[in-house]
Amino acid sequence: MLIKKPSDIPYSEVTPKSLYMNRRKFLAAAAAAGAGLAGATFWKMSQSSSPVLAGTKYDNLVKSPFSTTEKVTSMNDATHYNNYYEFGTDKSDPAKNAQNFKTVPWQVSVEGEVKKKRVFQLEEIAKLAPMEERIYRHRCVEGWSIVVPWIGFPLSVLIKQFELTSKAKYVAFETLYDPKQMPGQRGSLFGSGLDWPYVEGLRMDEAMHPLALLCFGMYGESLPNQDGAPIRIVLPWKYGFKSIKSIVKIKFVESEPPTTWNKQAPNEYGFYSNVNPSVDHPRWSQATERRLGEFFKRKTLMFNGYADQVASLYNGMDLRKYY
Ligand SMILES: Nc1nc2c(c(=O)[nH]1)N[C@H]1C(S)=C(S)[C@@H](COP(=O)(O)O)O[C@H]1N2
Ligand SMILES: [Mo]
Repeated sequence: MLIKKPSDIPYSEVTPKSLYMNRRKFLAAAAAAGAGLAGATFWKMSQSSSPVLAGTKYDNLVKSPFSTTEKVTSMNDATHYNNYYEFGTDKSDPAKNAQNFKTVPWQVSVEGEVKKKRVFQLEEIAKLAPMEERIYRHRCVEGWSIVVPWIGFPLSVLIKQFELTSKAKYVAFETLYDPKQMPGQRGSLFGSGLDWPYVEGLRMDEAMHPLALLCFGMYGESLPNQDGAPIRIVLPWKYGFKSIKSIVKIKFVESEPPTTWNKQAPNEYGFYSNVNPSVDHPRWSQATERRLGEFFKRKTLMFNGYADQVASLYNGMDLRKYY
């Protein structure tokens, strides 16, 4: 069985202490973003460029007020040290083994507690709203972190397209299952022991939160294969494994859906997986993190520094129990 463990990271520099958006600024930005996106439908598409092959450049990106002003991690560090177990368990495996992964054409099926179930071409989804650049902190449960300029628009934009039934309380996501292309999904030598396909989920209010990003690119380009091309989500207040890559299915469901790491090790990984420096992983502390490219470890912040924005989602919940 595969067991995650914290890893040490090469480092070279120190960046100044970060600035964080205050609550009032956040609320103003959320209102502005909502107003700007009203009226987007599948039939009235925006002119934003659609994602195709890895490396395709985006222009006219909308700058997001949700971006951190912290120093951005170098693209090389962020894209050559990460997890994508479908392509191997070593942090350098995804960049090597995902190179020939085929992401065109790509379909996403929308199912479950929704009036009109449908399969969408990726391009239809990508045109729902103007592409924004969002610079987010991103922290892996193993203790390393990065700052990434992602490209996408709120996940809520997509969800609002659907007429959901009253039973739609959670949304479940699924990654492609294709052992021919994804060596990590083969039971053999490459196998990681994970149950495939990779699955994740969110409570509906989490999925609708303005910070939850439906992501098509990073660093001004469409997503590199190792980062989840051609479509993934990014949830900056949660540990990295919630940000599921290469999504082919979105299903609205009534009860909490199974999630890959919770199935693998339920005592170590819960459904919520919010970044929380005061709740240790059973096998290591979560109090500090190593930012790729930095020398000193830094303190991990509650909800990864997004507490002002997201803490209210969890009011009244015991975060030790709902880890
Ligand atoms: N399908 C899939 N999604 C995944 C993973 C994976 O193995 N498979 N790994 C997760 C983990 S543990 C992390 S930390 C991030 C790392 O990649 P990123 O830097 O591109 O977000 O992807 C997440 N999404
Ligand atoms: Mo991770």
